[in-house]
Amino acid sequence: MRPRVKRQIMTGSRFNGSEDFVSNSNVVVPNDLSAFWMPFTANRQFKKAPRMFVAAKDMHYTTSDGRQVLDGTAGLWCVNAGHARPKIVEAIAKQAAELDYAPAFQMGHPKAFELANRIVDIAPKGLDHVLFTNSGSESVETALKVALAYHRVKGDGARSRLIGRERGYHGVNFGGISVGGIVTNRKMFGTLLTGVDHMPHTHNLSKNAFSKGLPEHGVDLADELERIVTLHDASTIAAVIVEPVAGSTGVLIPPAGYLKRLREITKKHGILLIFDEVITGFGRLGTPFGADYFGVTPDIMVTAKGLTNGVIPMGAVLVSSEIHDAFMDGPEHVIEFFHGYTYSGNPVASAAGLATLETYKDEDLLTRGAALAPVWQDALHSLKGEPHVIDIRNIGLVGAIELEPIAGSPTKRAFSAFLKCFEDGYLIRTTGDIIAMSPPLIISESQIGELIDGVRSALRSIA
Ligand code: PXG
Repeated sequence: MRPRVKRQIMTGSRFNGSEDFVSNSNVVVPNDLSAFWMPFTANRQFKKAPRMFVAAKDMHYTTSDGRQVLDGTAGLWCVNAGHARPKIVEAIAKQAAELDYAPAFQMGHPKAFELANRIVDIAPKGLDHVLFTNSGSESVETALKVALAYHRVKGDGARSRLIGRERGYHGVNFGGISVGGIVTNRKMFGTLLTGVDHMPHTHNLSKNAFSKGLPEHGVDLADELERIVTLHDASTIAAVIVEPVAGSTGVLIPPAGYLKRLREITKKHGILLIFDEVITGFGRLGTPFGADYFGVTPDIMVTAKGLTNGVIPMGAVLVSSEIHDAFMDGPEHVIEFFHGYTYSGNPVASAAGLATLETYKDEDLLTRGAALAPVWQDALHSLKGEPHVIDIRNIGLVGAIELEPIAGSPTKRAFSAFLKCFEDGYLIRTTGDIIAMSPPLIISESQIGELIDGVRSALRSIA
């Protein structure tokens, strides 16, 4: 047996003792952190000085040493209704006791159908059918496969190319990293999908720094799609996938008019437009979906995260009737689309999704961000002139603060800000040298002020 590596646990206020599990204010914390290879985490750094949450309620987390941390990121952009909301908690418990699992293939259960209907009710008009998944990454793969198969069932199988965008994030599976545009997420993993091309990203600090809302310059970047179409010919292109607002790579907000132009170009050439709304979905921009914010309806919409408030993993891919109906052909006993997951529409996830959508409705959370956006914008932009700040950008309840990197040590400055904020009781996210924030949509105006002041104080104290 492999000898278990015992981590020297932290002494002092955080953790005490040296057993396998240590207790602090009735909270049990594991002592050996080596087995869990953590995702997208600096594992060695984390395990030397762990940051553990042990509870959460509404806008706050509780750390293992009993501190309250204001959630400036809705977990990872998913806890849109805030933490431990009673309706959701109750629905999950009840569903697990009543019907814990039902086979997803060739069998059904009512709540999956009900949830699909409720999603369609709030979705942009024309997106009338839902495929369920368990994550944003799976939703992306599902969307890309639907797009390819759609052209094929229509007898247009030569349309096999997929077009993404630089600095796009579409999850971590092979399709998603292929159309995605983040070099660190791609370079280790071989040749990826073939037949993929990328549009340029839209981030332009020299022209658009400190934009409030949509940047003014850069609509013409959408015309790069025309260049790509000219290069490959439209008849070889299946779909274009973009995030309405690129979240993971540091909140890159599309220039005014850009998404409308992408829609025009894709439509003109018979190319499907896929919006990856894993972050922009469910109220993040102050509208139910990014498509509503921009007045642009895609052919396929990818969602996850806020669908279940982050509580139970679930994603949903919405498609137009035109796409769905193209598959409903041939003998009726034959499976129409060879794709799906053991947990597609899982009963407990469906119950969580229904309770989440009810909570959004009860509290008007899918549009609350619009009312708060001006307060959020003013608070964020009050950080202009603070140390290291080279850009601030915002849309809905999303904000980013870009910092001047430390020469020779990119990412270090923003990470120091993250650590300092955590120490002071604020949870933010960083990507590169960009601080990104996306609080739960229940945040109060005074909590916005508190969060921004927390960031201000961190910026003033770091090198
Ligand atoms: N598409 C988009 C646009 C996303 O933002 C995914 C797909 C993948 O979802 P899953 O559920 O497979 O992780 C995402 C995920 C961050 C951060 O802090 C962003 C994501 C995940 C974790 C952290 O920027 N986005």
